[in-house]
Formats: sequence, structure tokens, C-alpha cells
Amino acid sequence: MEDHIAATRPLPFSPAKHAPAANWRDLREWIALIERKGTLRRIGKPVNADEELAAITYMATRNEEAPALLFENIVGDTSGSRVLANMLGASKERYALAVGIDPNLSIAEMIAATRGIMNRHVAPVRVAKSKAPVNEIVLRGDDIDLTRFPSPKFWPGDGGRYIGTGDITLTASPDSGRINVGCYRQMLHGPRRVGLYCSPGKHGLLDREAWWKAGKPCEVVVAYGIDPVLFMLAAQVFGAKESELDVAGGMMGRGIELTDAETVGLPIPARAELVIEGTVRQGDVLDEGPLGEFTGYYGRERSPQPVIDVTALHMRKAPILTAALMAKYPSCEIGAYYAIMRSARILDDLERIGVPGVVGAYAHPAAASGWGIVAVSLQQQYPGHASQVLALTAQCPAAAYYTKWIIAVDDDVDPTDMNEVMWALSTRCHPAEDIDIIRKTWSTGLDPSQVEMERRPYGSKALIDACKPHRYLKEFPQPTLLRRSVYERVAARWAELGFAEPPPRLTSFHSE
Ligand SMILES: Cc1cc2nc3c(=O)[nH]c(=O)nc-3n(C[C@H](O)[C@H](O)[C@H](O)COP(=O)(O)O)c2cc1C
Ligand SMILES: [Mn+2]
Repeated sequence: MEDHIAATRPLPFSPAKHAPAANWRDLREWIALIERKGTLRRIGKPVNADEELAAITYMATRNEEAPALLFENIVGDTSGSRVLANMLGASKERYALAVGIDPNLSIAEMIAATRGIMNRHVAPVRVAKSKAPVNEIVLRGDDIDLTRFPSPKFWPGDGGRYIGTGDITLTASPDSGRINVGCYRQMLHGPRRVGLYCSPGKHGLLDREAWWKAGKPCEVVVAYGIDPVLFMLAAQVFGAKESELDVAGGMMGRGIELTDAETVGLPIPARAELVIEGTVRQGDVLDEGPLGEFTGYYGRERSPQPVIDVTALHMRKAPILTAALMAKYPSCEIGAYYAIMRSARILDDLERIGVPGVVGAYAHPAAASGWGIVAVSLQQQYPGHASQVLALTAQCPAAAYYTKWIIAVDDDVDPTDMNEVMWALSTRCHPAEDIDIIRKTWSTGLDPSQVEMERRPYGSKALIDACKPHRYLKEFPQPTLLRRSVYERVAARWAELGFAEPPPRLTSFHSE
């Protein structure tokens, strides 16, 4: 039997009251930060927004280390705009720079740090209109022409140009006044007309329907050039009563700056690049979609969807619009951060339920952007423990949607390291005995594996026990591990032996 040392124990976590704050205030300051760190590339040559911008982004991001791409010269643009793509992408370093944690942390450490800052809420602060950078230019009514801005068509089969992908959309609940922040795709229909697709159950859709039920149009505010923290939180699911603005403030370590709008009752993000205000009226629909999705396939078919009537526009001069390419990993904008945040929330859920022994969890980004697979590690403490952790992980709120494969591994296996997970699957799992299936689970119309659309919302899940069989823990074959004394001796001589990098950190050793 190997003996495990402290590094495989649960990482300490508590709401981070005194955690470091992000040391930037808006997209421009954050871009300057990532440029200093060498993880931004400016593209000054002319680039066409029609498929070419997305092609460059996709080709550059086939490599996990790809920088963020700032397109400074879009063919035919008369608005002076620039477009930022791969803002976060597969980069855990840019994620860390966005939320103010150490970019050199391991993924497991980033997940632990994220649990701390995501559980810290800070309310927004209000700034005067005259102090809001987004008010450098303010237009109303027919002075607005959104077709002047570069709106990418990403994939050949996309149904149109999408001004909104890397966006945030604010709506209010007419009952509680809670302001929701969601990221919903927005296809450009005309100078003051923008499609707004929200899928069933999304807060933007629930807010909209509540206004319509009261016989009123739904007011919306949308930012098309936005900082990475608001963007990330807009794409995360929180409780219906929680405002993503408070969570964003917690992650930033200071309240999000908001200012008053011109034509609607909602606030607008004061430091955004480009913001529109408008209303969505019941029955006002236009054909919308499809759009290439995070699954690496086109999503739902073209269908009539509600339209925003734009009433006011705010922008900085030479605004930087944020475009989120949806694609197979590592080219998906939501690669690294989604995996880290989802894993953090799965661990929060398991801790709340109170199941003991859970050490780590990871929703690997290559599995349909963190949706397809969750690996969870545990220190087995009693018969049936691994089965219990598998079932609870599969159906806890943060993991239940979509996830098809839930894999339990022992605490000597790092769930954030797919090489180790595959080793456990291949040496500790006996498929005939160790796989259970749950049927009719919560899934999505975006899962292509069910060809018939009407079947798609019902998924299924495989619970895979890749832990050593509890019944034979004592007899289970000993893995090949180094003797600790030899490891320490060699590690001490590592540089002398000619290795420039530090020695690898090992946590399990041969036991006598
Ligand atoms: C780039 C991008 C595009 C998205 N497009 C949509 C969309 O068109 N419709 C939708 O319902 N959700 C979309 N999502 C997912 C939502 O942002 C996510 O479900 C979020 O939780 C919605 O906020 P809510 O929970 O407050 O409703 C998108 C996410 C990203 C990152
Ligand atoms: Mn929400």
C-alpha cells in the first residue's frame, strides 16, 4: 500500500473576506495587464469580420497557450472599433489575472481559491453619469446604427452576424427588483434591432415573461464590450434571487460601478465599452440562428425569437468589442474558466450536502467546454462511499445539467490531470461491475448525440467507479512508486544532475 501525504488532502477553503482584489478596473486596464504579461497579440493587418476573424481565432487557439487576440483593423468598419477574441479561452493564466489570484497556482489550487472569492458578495456602487467612461458618446433613437459596428459571422452555417456573444444582458425581476446578468447570443437584424435568444428556464427569459404577463415590455441593457469578470459571471448559473452583480463585486474585491441609463429603469455598467438600452415586446419576433456552439456543433434550428428595440447607445471612443468564439476545446472562449468555476461549485454543493472524504473535482474543459465529464476524487472511508459520491456528484445542482460521465477516483489520483484519471480508469475500473447508468436526466437541446430534437432534453449519465474496489482495499496490487528516501535524495541533486526545471512534486510513495 502506498502512503499519501498532505498534498492530496482537501485544499483549505473559506469565504475570502481578505482575499486579494483584482488589480484592474475595466477591460482596457485588464488588456494592458495581459499585454505586460505577454499573453495578448495585436493584429493590425486588415481582417474581415465575415468568417475570417473567427477562422484566425480558431486556428490560433488550436494551441492551449494561445494569447488573447485584439483585432485592430476590421475591413469596412466605420466605427473605429476593435474586437477582442480569446479573451480567456483555454488560458488559466488569464483567468487568474482576471480574478486577482496567482497565475502560477495549479488548477486544483485555482479551484480552491475560486471557491473563496465566489462566495464573497459585494454590492455594486453607483457613479454619476458624467463620471462614467461609457458615456463618452451617447446616442438616442435614429442616431443609432448598430450595423456600423463589426459583428462577426463566426461559422459558415451561422444564421447571421452576431453582435452579441461576449456580452452581458441585464434584466430586472418585476416582482423583486433583482437585476439579472446573463450572457445570451444576439444576432444583428438592423440598425436598431437585435435578436435575443434565451433558452427555457434562463433568468433573462423568466424576467421577460414576467413583464409581459404584467402587460408591459421588458427593458434590457446589453454591453457588447465588457470586462472578463462580468462576462464570466453572466455565463454562470446562480440562484433566481441572487444577482450576478454582487458575485462579480466579490470576485473583483470591490463593487461593480453602475450608472443611470437614458431611457430605461435599469442601471448600465459604467466602465463598459459599448452598451445599448432597449425594450423587448411580446410577439415582436424575427427569425434567428443557428450559431456554432460550445459543443462544436450548430445549436438549435433557425426559429422566430424576440427582438430588442434599441432606444439608446453609450460608448467609449474606439470601443473594444468582445467576441466569444464557441468551438471545440481549446478554441472555446469558455474553456479554462468554465471548468474551474463549475468544479468550484460542484465542490461547494458536495460540501453543503455533507458527504465526507471528497478531495477534489474537475469538469475537464475538453469535454464540451466543461459540461460532459466530471471526475471526483475521494478518500474511501466505508463500503458504498464511492457509489454515494458518484450519485451525489451526478445530480448536485452544479453538475446535473448535461454531464454524461461521472468518474470517481481515489485520493492518490489528481482529478485535474486527465493522464491520471485515464490511468485509474484503465487499472482500477472493471466495466462489467463498476458502471451504473441513470436515465431521463437533465440535458439540453444542444447535445447532438440524440439526433431527434424532441428527445434531446432527456439525457443519461454513466457513473464510473474508477476507485480501488473497497472490498479489496488491503489486497489491491501495489502501484509502482518511488521510495520516499530515494526521491528526496534525487530531488536534492536535481540541479547538479543538469535539470534546469525544479524536480516534479510527487505525493505518493512506496510503503515498506
Ligand atoms: C458565448 C455564450 C453564448 C451564450 N448564448 C446563450 C444563448 O443564446 N441563450 C441562452 O439561454 N444561454 C446562452 N448562454 C449560456 C448562459 O449565459 C448561461 O446559461 C447563464 O447562466 C445565463 O444566465 P442566467 O442563469 O442568469 O439566466 C451563452 C453563454 C456563452 C458563454
Ligand atoms: Mn441569473
